[in-house]
Amino acid sequence: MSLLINNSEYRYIEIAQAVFQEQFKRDPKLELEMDERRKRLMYDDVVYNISFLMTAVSLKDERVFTEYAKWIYELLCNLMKDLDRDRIMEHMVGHYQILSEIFKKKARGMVSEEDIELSARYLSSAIESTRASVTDITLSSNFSEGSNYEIRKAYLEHLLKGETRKAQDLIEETRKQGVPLVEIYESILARTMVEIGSLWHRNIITVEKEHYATSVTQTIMSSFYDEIFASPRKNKSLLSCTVGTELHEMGIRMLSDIFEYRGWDTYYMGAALPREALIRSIEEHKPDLVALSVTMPIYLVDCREIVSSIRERYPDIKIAVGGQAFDYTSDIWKVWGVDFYSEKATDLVRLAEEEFR
Ligand code: B12
Repeated sequence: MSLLINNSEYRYIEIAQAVFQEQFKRDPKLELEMDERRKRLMYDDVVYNISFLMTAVSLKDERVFTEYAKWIYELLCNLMKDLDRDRIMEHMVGHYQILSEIFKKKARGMVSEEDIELSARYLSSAIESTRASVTDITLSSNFSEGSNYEIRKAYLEHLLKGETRKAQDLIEETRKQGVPLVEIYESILARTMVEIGSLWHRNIITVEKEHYATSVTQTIMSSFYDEIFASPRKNKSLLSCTVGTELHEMGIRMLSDIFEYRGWDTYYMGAALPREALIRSIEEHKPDLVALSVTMPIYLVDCREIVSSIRERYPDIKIAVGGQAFDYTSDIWKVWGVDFYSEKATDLVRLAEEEFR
């Protein structure tokens, strides 16, 4: 695994190095279990873990870190099949303990005393949730639940087999048979992509399959554009993007397409739009609603800051936030003063249409 990290966390590199070395000192078995490649990835993970810890601390939301601890534990179990779940739990618990000790010593002066205390608390909750995860193996996804399962399954199979044409034909045929476009987006394409992510997390498919599935799905979405842009106008506008260096943009693109289809004029700005560029775009387009999307919890802090910048400059513009990152928080959006949050794109359309009736 090689996970991208939040650039802002480079100042914690010294702590990461100390933690990494201390792990090998305290646990001699590690030398035998880790070849050079694994060592490199393990180091990346230490940096990534610190990045998540600091995100949780900055948001003062313990859940961001405990949910992450469960996710990374499962990922490692799937990647290191030669080690059993107990042994990986030992790795992670040892890692969190060492991180807690080193953080207390080295982070003084970098972060406040309150944050050092919070880190210690969150790390000990992560230890508990990792220990509990050893026997919690009910991870099966809900892919087969709900409507359109047969189509979703066939679409997934085409993606996994690299059958681009068949995947496109299947969706085209589904639309011809009268399945509403919004249902195709949310119940077939989006849910299949979530399943693709789960297959990657379980180490069943590679990252290149994930990239391929993304590109096929995006091409299929573009094939609906004639229909999407032909709908009668409502004289309302939406500006949307992802925040931080968040690359996951398909969700917010779906949301923007659904608004466009419902007659809004949309300015979809794609992934990772810098904050100043976003402000300039708002100035230029004067949208009625700005929608910000976050998938990876490490970008929640960027989102919070962007919300307050927009609020400061444009108190009358409505702001919506959403995306999977919020599933791993304790409803953090409630304290950010946003106008809307919803899990699904269609729910935001409904809320916005009520607001701007
Ligand atoms: C495709 C994909 C990628 C693509 C993204 C390409 C692109 N152009 O978007 C690429 C390959 C770049 C990628 C990279 C990474 N990914 Co990725 N990726 C995915 C995957 C498989 C699908 C994402 C997707 O499109 N889903 C479908 C859309 C439609 O769903 P959605 O985003 O949730 O959007 C819906 C709602 O949330 C809502 N919504 C979204 N935004 C908003 C905004 C508002 C205002 C509202 C109201 C609603 C709303 O509306 C949408 C429609 O209902 C997910 C799996 C998953 N669970 O989704 C993993 C996943 C998100 N990735 C993951 C990871 C770890 C990574 C990488 C770190 C490593 C990797 N796998 O390569 C990097 C990080 C990149 C970065 N810095 O951002 C993890 C994240 C885990 C976590 N919680 O931290 C996931 C969950 C996989 C997993 N199961 O572990 N990824």
